[in-house]
Amino acid sequence: MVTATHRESRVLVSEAAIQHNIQHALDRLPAGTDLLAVVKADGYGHGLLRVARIAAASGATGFCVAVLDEALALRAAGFTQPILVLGIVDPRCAGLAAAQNIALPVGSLEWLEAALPVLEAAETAPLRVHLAVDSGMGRIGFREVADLQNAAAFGAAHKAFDIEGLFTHFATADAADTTYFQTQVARFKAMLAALPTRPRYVHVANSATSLWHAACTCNAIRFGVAMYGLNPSGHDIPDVPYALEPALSLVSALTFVKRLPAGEAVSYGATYRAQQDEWIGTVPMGYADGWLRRLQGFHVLVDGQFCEIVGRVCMDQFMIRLPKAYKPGTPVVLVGQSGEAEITLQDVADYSHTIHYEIACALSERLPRESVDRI
Ligand code: PMH
Repeated sequence: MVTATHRESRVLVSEAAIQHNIQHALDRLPAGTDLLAVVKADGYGHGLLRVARIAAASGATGFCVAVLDEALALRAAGFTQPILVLGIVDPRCAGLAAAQNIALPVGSLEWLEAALPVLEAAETAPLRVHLAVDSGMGRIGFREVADLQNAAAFGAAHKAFDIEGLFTHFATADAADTTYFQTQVARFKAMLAALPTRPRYVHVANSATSLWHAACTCNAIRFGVAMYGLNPSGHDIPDVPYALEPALSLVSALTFVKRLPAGEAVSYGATYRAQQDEWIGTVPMGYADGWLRRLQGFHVLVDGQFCEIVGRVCMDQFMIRLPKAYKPGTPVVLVGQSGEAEITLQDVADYSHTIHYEIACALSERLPRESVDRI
């Protein structure tokens, strides 16, 4: 998709906010614990390379991504820190990963067996491998001790592999009820104890775990959503050990303003009709930018005032009801502050019946990302 720089709609990223969130997370970690910045999905919509740079400058010692291509993009940009891919990669790509010093997760002996000839043919340095334990997330990883032990033995027996990590992922670290979390912890501990040697990296913590289960940091945390200043639990656990500073704002500007006579309709389906003569402004952002169609009826900020989104959100534009005539070019805040008023990603998510992660990741490549306070 083409990034539209000749349009006012933009994602603004506060580098200082990301730095603040990382600094506070680091302050709570025991010395020697690594903070791996989770920068997958274009840095949760904030920009992969931008966030990686800020994170590294703020004390992150490595990165986690979802797919091999994101890791390759980091390497191509010159990042030399450890990188772990979190999702299973085709074993045919093992040589490529090893050549670029990218660590991959492994959840089965079969994967190691399939990757072995690829690595031997590639003649690279050993592939760094993190054994994934499925302690209850039900997504990827070893569920049985014997399977984990067999894979670990296979990995240790072949020079093509460097088993440098063991990890798991929690399904409910962001929930007030910790019962299931504790079940997962117990299962992971049993798996760790079954290994003959403890790998260099043992990691279980996402943001929620780092915030509310600090005892479970092992020796690295995978710090994602809280780095971007968002509470992983949404509303469920409002108490956080340090103030999370949201890094993202979403801004635009009116492109068109008109007086709409009472009874006239707005947008597809003519679902909205002016109750009286109204000032209607057009905002150049739509569902192709990730501003969801179901945000009809929600609001944005103009001049510190909440303005309702009227009529259906189109692919590239939507309309709002203005309290008075504003000129084209007037700033519009979709996420962030305007005067005393604020709209958060959480507000957008609540209205859309989803989570802030999804709203942030949905912001499309068409929106330019800009830093507001480069560190
Ligand atoms: N580790 C793994 C394996 C993950 O999948 C994620 C996030 C993180 C760490 C970071 O989590 P945080 O952002 O809550 O800190 N993964 C996802 C996901 O798959 N869907 O939403 C978040």
